[in-house]
Amino acid sequence: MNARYEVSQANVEVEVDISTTASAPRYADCRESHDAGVQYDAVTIYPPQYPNGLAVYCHLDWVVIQKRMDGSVNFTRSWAEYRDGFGDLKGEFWLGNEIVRQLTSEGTWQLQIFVGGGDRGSRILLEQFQIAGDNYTLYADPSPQWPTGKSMTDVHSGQPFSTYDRDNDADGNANCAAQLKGGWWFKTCTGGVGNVDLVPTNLNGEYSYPVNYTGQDYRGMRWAGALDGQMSRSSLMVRRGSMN
Ligand SMILES: [Ca+2]
Repeated sequence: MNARYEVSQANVEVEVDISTTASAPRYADCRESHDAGVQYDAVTIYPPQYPNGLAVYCHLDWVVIQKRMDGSVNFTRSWAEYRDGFGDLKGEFWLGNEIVRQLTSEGTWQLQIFVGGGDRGSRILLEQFQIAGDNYTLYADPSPQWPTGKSMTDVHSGQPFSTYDRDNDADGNANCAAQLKGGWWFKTCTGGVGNVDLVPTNLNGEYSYPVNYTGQDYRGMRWAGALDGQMSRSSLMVRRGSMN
């Protein structure tokens, strides 16, 4: 009698789970989940390109495509890993170049970048953001609302993505991703001595690698011109829309 009772209890639990799942909301994007009260969480969204759902992390109404905060995930990865994504959506991760290409293939998108270290931080907004083509070329324009340095526009807009095993950078004599670590839209591998504005931006560089601008050793998380100290946090986020 006891065993039969437990089975019927289990059945009741299963039925409850099914009804809960059936009534779960389907969000098209992070804007819809945010409108429903989700602020910072992993969410399954259903954009037109992913009718079976896409697991993302929503920061308010933004889809986070890169996050670093504690060095727990290795960002020195292959082309295939950057293409498909890696890491932990609730921790550090790269969402995946192919996903971002698919998402930004329709409509107009903004890119928000946060970079920080210690108690300092900067936010940058870029308009007309898109990843396009087989080499995941970055396109972005500066925003009139939130001023940006030249890091992501003059230096990187129009650049294809590079990893240590696929050199698409503009330096014919060096492999910037192999030299600087991480995967990024590298153009050049080196900057001018003592000029932080010319240090190659690379938010996927080696975590906690010591700052050494004078020696032209640019491994590590770098943001050209924005922060001259050690960087320990970054995130890249996208959403549909434009302020222009
Ligand atoms: Ca090269």
